[in-house]
Amino acid sequence: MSVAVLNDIHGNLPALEAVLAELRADPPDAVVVGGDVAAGPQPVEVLEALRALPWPVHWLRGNADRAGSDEERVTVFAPPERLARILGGERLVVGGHTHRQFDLRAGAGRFVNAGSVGRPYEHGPGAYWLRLDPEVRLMRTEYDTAAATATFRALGYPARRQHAGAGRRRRDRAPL
Ligand SMILES: [Mn+2]
Repeated sequence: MSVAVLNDIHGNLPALEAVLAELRADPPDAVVVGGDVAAGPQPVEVLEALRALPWPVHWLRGNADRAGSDEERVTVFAPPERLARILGGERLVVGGHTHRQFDLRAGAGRFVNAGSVGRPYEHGPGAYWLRLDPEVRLMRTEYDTAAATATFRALGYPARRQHAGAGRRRRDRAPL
């Protein structure tokens, strides 16, 4: 069983297309779309691309898919006892939301964040996602982020709001 986890696409079609090209070359059995799909410059195109996928797609709703946020925030600074509570005895939990890829362990449990396909807060450009094969593989797919930013500007989308994996640095905040 191979599962691709695509989180926080944020309407970034070029980033999504780059990841889908990788998936077509090495098809998964299923795709999990972990929320925050459309809030960004190309929401309709991103939704159409995901709905056309030939693999089973499992959808989760993210905080940006509705007004307000009631999501628990888990960062690399989460203390082990809090992580253990979140894991609730599960061996592996895959998260998203913070737009940062990471891999944390708490006892026998493990919490990995798939990162963000379309709006990563990472040091390097690209689309961040993960595969479960069933081993966890943290993935980064490079694409032409300058061309993507030009596309978003042409669409009238404020470039400041769309990072296109352009290496925006943002320190994780302490857990709330
Ligand atoms: Mn998001």
